[in-house]
Amino acid sequence: MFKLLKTDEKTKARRGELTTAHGVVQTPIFMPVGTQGTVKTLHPDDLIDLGSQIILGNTYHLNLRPGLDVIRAAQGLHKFSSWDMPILTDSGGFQVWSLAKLRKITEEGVAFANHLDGSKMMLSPESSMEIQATLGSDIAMLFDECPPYPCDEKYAADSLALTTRWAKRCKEWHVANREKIVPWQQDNSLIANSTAVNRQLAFGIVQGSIYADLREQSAKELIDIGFDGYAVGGISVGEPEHEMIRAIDNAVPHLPEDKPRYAMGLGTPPQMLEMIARGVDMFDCVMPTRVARHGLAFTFDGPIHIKNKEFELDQRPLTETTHPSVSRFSRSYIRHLWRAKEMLALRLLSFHNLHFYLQLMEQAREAIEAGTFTEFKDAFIARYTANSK
Ligand code: PRF
Repeated sequence: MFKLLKTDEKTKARRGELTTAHGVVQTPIFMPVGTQGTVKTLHPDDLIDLGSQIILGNTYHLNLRPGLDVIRAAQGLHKFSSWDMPILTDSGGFQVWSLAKLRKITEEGVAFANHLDGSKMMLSPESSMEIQATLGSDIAMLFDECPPYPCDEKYAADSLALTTRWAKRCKEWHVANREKIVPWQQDNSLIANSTAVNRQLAFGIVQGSIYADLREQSAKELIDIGFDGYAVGGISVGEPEHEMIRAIDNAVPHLPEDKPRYAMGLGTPPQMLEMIARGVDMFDCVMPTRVARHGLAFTFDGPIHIKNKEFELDQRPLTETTHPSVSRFSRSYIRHLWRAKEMLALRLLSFHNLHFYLQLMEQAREAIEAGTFTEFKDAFIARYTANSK
């Protein structure tokens, strides 16, 4: 299911291959976020054009709207959204914390008022896994509690104990149901590829806030339960960057070498390279598409605001190596589209930013293969941060 192709000699960076029911994913990888079953502003053909190998979907949002009856009628999220490559679904745990109101957490799960119409709902380890199975994602995440930052050690320890108990329930539900609940995966002709995995994979999520001993305990408890891959959660929730990196350092060394590792919900290009150097294989983040909709474009010299006057007459493309669909337009033209509030501006910036992120991962993979990852990382970060204050 996960094949380690090469490990870097100077860092812990890894080059790997993750096989899912809808195809193989080359790692390290960035996963564009399609919360509502669409990566905002982009057509699925755009995503393929960009080289996206796997995208994210969301249990919390898709369960609320359109709801499982609609997904069932379409025989799963792949067919519903016309995306026949891998999909990872987040469990809803994090979104309940960030979006829902009037949350009440019990042993059973989380009761909340949803953010759309305020009606009362419940998510539990079992219901989250059932929703993810109905969506038919290739990778399901366990249902966790993501503690806030800052958070005292007692809260973090109690929260972690609950996440571990929930992890056991997620695994039990998954093992009991994974072969029977997604019939459209089992007889899917896409699985004709003999190397494909004929079931949904399930990933654990290491929690434990900023506490090293809790991160270690969490990793060990999840490994005892046994998952197909392991994520680090509870980071990029408002803590300073050094705490985020430390959380990775406190978790990753306790995770098995032969399973994929996923840092959830981050980050900037330099942060992702630092985490690859620490042995992380997978990333997702709304940042490239969200900041695009605020006029920001990633460049090798750091992000730029396309609305700025300095780009008024700038005939250069956003970057030297952006995708041909974007490089045919000048910064001057995209600035004009932005100021005129034209939709093409949002589309071009989203397309460009995802290209930047996916290209960064491709370059990281090539550098790991060539044995030059440290040089690549240091040169990228030096140029990217040279102009920052
Ligand atoms: N848990 C889950 N999803 C997440 C997170 C988490 O801790 C984060 C935190 N960065 C992002 N997405 N289930």
